[in-house]
Amino acid sequence: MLKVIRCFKVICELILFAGLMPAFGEAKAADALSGATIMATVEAQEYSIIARNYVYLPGTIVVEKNRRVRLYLTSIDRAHDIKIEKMNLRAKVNKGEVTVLDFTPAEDGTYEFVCDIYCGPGHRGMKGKLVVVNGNESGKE
Ligand SMILES: [Cu+2]
Repeated sequence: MLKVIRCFKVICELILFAGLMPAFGEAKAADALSGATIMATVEAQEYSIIARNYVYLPGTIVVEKNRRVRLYLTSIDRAHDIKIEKMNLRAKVNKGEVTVLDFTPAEDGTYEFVCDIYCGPGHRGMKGKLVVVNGNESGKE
């Protein structure tokens, strides 16, 4: 008899749990939605960079400090990469693929980026510049 009561209790708990599931699911969805809204509001500074022997196009990118930066990198000839040593950032840039690099610069200044994969005789000259400025310097907020 005790076994039957225990069994009944477990079934009740399962039904109760199942009943709570949709509510839990909705809360999750709402969280995800508000997260998406926040991401959209704090827009990233997005730039596309094309790498090829032996340049990055564009070679200079200007971004604001303390705002999210998103770089879309691709190569049109062979494997390169991008290394922003002072920011401790590095990513592969493969031909025909898009590499997304996300970061938020905390300090203003000029940061050189280079290709760190040997790509031919001009490899050592394959460089670009990331210029980080204060947001109010560029006339915004
Ligand atoms: Cu290279």
